[in-house]
Amino acid sequence: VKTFKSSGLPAAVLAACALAAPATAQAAPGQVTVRVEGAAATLQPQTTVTTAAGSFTKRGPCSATSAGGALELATGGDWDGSYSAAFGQSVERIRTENYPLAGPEPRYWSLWVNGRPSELGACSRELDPGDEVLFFVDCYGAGCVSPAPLRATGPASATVGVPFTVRVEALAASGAATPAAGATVSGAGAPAVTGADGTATVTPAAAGALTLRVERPASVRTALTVLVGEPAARAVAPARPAAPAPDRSAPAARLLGIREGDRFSRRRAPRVVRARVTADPSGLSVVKLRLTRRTADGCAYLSGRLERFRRARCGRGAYFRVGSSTSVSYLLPTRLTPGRYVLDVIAVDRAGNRDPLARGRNRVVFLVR
Ligand code: B12
Repeated sequence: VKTFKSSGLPAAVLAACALAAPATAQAAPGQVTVRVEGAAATLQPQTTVTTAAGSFTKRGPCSATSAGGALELATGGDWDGSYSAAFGQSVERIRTENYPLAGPEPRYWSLWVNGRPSELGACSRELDPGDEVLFFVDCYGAGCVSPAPLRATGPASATVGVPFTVRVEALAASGAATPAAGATVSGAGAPAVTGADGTATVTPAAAGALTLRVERPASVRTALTVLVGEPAARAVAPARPAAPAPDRSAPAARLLGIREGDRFSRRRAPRVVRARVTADPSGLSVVKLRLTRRTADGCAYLSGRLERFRRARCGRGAYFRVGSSTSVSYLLPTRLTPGRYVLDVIAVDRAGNRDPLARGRNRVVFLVR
């Protein structure tokens, strides 16, 4: 109970009464926060505003760098109050809640700055950058039990599924903060209730800005925002290894044992086709062979499926698979009869790159007489 026993005045006012109303110099403009807790709901969640130098007129002049100036910015001017020559501008209405100082209801907008009651009216209480302004509904007169503003602290950031501690304190007009037991912390799953030490454990279920509501009977509610991130495994997914540069080079096959322009007797004609293929980063898919023969009678090509030469129009011929390793050895199914032969070996890698024909390397022309 913060009422003054003989007069029924709140301690805030008594504390303020101890001092004469000083004429204060204007503070430096800067960022301050404003929060307005109404009788049943938060009328202005904590809002950061940047004050500017100068003054404006409400019912009377109000310093723009004062608590009244910050309230003006935070609410977009949605407040009002009477003006007295003695004490200046009062705050009687904020948004939808109106508590005239002259009554009849024994309630008023109490003004606290940085966890302490202001000893000056809103438009006289100059702010420094970083100051925290709180307006809440207080009472006066017989039977008034002033609510204690709650202060909640916790980590700036947390992780989904990882419990963290919220510490709740009750603030006194003297500035003293004591652990607030029995305060409900809600917003993340089932509400948690603070123990005797004023702490509660909260486990965030989802990533994002988590705003926790903190309330307790006969206390001024507050809120706490914690930035919740995904668990490390998901949030900081191991940087995927940079995709390797796409493979655009083909493997190269080289025929061995038979050289371009070779002439063989029938007896010495090749029986085996051998080739070596360069290793390929994508891996070899297939090594194919094509052997065509031209004679005075016409043309033919070696059919891999039939394992014999098949007549065909000159210039025609089909490849057939002879392996997929870097070392190829293919036993010709028949002895080579006289003619002019064109032997092609090509390799294709798994990226689809196909070895181009190069005379003397993977294409040789030879004669069998
Ligand atoms: C009683 C009182 C209150 C009561 C008034 C309601 C009631 N029906 O009793 C309540 C508890 C509501 C109150 C609140 C505040 N008060 Co007062 N209050 C007084 C006190 C002790 C007596 C006023 C009085 O009854 N005078 C006799 C009657 C017949 O004259 P009146 O002109 O009609 O009185 C009215 C005004 O004083 C007005 N009033 C009361 N306080 C304030 C404060 C400001 C800034 C303004 C503009 C008007 C105002 O309410 C009275 C009733 O309608 C004076 C101290 C004093 N010696 O004057 C401090 C006093 C006026 N209050 C003061 C303060 C700081 C406040 C608060 C800002 C405290 C706070 N931190 O929240 C709040 C006002 C917030 C707001 N919403 O604007 C200071 C003002 C200092 C200044 N120069 O700016 C004073 C001078 C105390 C002091 N010496 O520090 N107060």
